[in-house]
Amino acid sequence: MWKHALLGLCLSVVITIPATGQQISCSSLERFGRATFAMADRNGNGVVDEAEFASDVAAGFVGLDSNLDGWLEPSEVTDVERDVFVRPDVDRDGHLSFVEVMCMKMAEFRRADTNQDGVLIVEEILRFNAAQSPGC
Ligand SMILES: [Ca+2]
Ligand SMILES: [Ca+2]
Ligand SMILES: [Ca+2]
Repeated sequence: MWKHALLGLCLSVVITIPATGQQISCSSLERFGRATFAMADRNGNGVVDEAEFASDVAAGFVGLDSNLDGWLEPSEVTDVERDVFVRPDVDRDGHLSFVEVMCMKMAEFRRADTNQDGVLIVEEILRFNAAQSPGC
């Protein structure tokens, strides 16, 4: 669970589309956002900077890459809907490389950083996650 949760902060789309295909509730989404934020904030200073975010993405990637070949295949992310999986697959080869995931997640970091101060506070994460999840 927490392997996926780690990537949850980064792969925010993952947490809105769990295995059941049902959207999780808004309150669960918020709890999840706070929990993943706390884990990503390694030095506990109340903000997640780019380095902390990148290491969270890297940890999440490694957690999902079960054969440790540096690529994510559909079989390794079974609880992710196909369209979610395809989205960051920029070269459409059906596999996600570490670079593809990292590029996408750093782009999300910048989108989530609404005040553009280079760090994310929990409210920015919650707002970003809610924006990905219709109805929240
Ligand atoms: Ca921090
Ligand atoms: Ca792999
Ligand atoms: Ca910010």
